[in-house]
Amino acid sequence: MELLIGTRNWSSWSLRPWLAIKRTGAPFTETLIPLRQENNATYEAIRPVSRSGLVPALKDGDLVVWDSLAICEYLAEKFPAAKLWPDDAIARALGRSAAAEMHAGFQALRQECSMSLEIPPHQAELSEAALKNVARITELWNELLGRFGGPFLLGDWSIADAFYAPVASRFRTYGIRPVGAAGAYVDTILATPDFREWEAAAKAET
Ligand SMILES: N[C@@H](CCC(=O)N[C@@H](CS)C(=O)NCC(=O)O)C(=O)O
Repeated sequence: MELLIGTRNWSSWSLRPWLAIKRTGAPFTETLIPLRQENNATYEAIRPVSRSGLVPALKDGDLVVWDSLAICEYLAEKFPAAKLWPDDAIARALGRSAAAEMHAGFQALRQECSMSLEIPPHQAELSEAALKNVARITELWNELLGRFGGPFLLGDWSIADAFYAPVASRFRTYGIRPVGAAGAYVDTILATPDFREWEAAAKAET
């Protein structure tokens, strides 16, 4: 398998399936396409692999799967032993709801607090809309952590955590400390060996 990713410092959508594929333990190669190139060069570089013109994309033989959520679901089906989703149908449904809410929403937070691993932590001024996103994410995390007992959203690590890992990173960068168990959850996510490996590779980027 080959995972096409964008600049690690910025590509929150690439980080998510990268975390999932790492959890499978399966061998894969990474191809990095630098984001924010001039003259549409990023789009042109991605298009031969993924017609969407966006990263991430996963090549598995002749198959190309694109979009972070679709890639994670493909990996969950291909590697059932990795338990990227829990066996319990209710936990799985709640995890999928949480991942889908992230995938489709939180526009203000995404716009104002882009994932930028290279920026040192600082206190950011957020709009009312972004603060509303933070409040909703905090509520959701605290609900799931309370229900499943942590340390991850559904108890054990799952795709839901892959979807919120870039949010944890944004919270650290922009000085957002969610109340309750959600605060410790940020630390848990950022301390996982796989996240730290991505972060170290991002730091090494020019
Ligand atoms: N819905 C897509 C969003 C993918 C996306 O927006 N990717 C960004 C990078 S994080 C991209 O490829 N941007 C192209 C560019 O910057 O030219 C997904 O979940 O994979």
